[in-house]
Amino acid sequence: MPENKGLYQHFLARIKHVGDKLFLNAAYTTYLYSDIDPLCAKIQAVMSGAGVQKASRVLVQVEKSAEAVLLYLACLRLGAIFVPLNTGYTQSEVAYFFENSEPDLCVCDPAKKNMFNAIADKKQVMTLGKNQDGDFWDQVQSINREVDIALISGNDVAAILYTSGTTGRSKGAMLSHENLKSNVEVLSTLWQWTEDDVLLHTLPIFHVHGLFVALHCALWTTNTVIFHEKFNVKDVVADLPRSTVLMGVPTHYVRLLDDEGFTQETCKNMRLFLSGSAPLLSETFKQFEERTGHKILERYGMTEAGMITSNPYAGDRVAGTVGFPLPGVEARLGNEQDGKGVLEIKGPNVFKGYWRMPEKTAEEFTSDGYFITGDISSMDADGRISIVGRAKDLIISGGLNVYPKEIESLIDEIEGVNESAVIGVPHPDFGEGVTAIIVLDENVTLCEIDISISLKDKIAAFKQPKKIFIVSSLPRNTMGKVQKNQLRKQYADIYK
Ligand code: MLC
Ligand code: AMP
Repeated sequence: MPENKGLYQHFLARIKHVGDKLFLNAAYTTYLYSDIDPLCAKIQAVMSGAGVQKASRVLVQVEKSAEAVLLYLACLRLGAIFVPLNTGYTQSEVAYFFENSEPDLCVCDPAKKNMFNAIADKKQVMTLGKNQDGDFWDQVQSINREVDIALISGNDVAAILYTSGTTGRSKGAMLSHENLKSNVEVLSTLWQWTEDDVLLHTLPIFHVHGLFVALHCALWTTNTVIFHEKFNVKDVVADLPRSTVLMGVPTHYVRLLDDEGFTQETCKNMRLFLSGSAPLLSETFKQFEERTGHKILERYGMTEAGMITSNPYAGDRVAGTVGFPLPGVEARLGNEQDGKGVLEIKGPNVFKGYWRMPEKTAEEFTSDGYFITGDISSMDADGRISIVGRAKDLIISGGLNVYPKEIESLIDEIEGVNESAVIGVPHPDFGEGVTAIIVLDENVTLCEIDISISLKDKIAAFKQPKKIFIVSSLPRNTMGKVQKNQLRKQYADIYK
């Protein structure tokens, strides 16, 4: 019998000795480590009954809940491919993900049942609410059948996470069980997790950061997780004194610093604050240290590769840098000029390619097999990396990626719009604010609100431009290309 290399099997081997230790402490319920396998076996049985098999896709758009975590673990147990979606995605966005991933089962929030029924065959749609409700959970509670853990190889795909591209539609990054396992194995050691750690979890669970980095580290080291529905400053301040680790995006740290109740005393039990998904300003790093005595540990990653680099746990955590490549990850600068180049990486964490898009996959790799991250970086003599720019036209707002091309295409489709440029400019809360600069056709009198209304049903709210400007022309270079750098300079102060 071949060895089971599934991530679930690895977790199981590590958690079985902790028995009744508290795993998830969530708003509506708690689960013990000993609850995980019996419950996942039931969830697996419900999914099997609904026609899900190994390698089937399970498309999930649910509010954050402990049961959603168990659903994810049950997919790993079954060998089904978990496809989580941002809860903010609109019907037209979800319809694309449905068509592209061809799931055997969709699990959605009860409030979105009609929307999913309009997209999928009703038989394929089940609901899971955040308060142990929905027909999916009803079935889990009533079923008395359990199913064996599927035999999985390290190369099998565990999850598909959609990531937009600078051109075209979103691409599904396929992450294998081995990709995920290699990352958590390294991170739990590097960040010195111990069984006594308590993770305060406030991130969404449809992205690498909240789903893989945070939850996997906790499961790997059998930690208790205080599980918040979302990031809310007051709730975080209330629960920090009984936590030891917090992972956040820079916006979370900016918001904590804005709260007078957030003090050194609040952090007395804390061992580690981690930041990533967007650049942490040196100013935030310094203010945080002054207020709490803690140096935030910044790391860098992306959907296609999980975590890639990290500042050291014991050594110097340097503001404005993302540290060193993780053990096992090779990193180099491509097309280096003046000490800067696009970071290219190779390692067991790098994904298996984009779902059913072999050409797009090939475009993102060098001929010798390095993945081209699109992040312009510099590397000092010791190998410490700083992200200094982006070769890709991307905006990161509050840790969420927004691809200007997608928004520009939708704006350009609006009757009366001649052309548009969408840019990110400094925003005190979100890091970058999505901003649209629009040129109308002659003699057209659309206003900013008309544009916002047209976009409302087409894209998630976090992608909506926070400000819209109607202008008579866009700056272009001699080749006719829109000069976004010039626009970014011109609009640099609009959110200050
Ligand atoms: C919410 N809104 C945003 C936004 N989040 N707008 C811009 N950017 C964002 N990130 C909008 C909503 O649509 C809404 O608009 C209004 O702000 C208030 O919504 P909210 O739900 O109350 O927002 P809030 O809870 O305050 O959320 C903000 C946030 C959240 C920063 C806490 O976005 C968040 O938790 N972000 C983390 C994202 C994350 O996990 N990224 C990891 C990606 S993985 P309106 O118009 O309706 O009022 C990755 C790899 C790696 O990148 O390296 O980790
Ligand atoms: P995503 O595709 O959502 O996973 O976003 C990945 C992108 O987020 C990376 O390519 C970087 O551009 C950015 N990113 C993640 N972590 C950091 C960081 N610590 N500093 C700067 N950018 C980051």
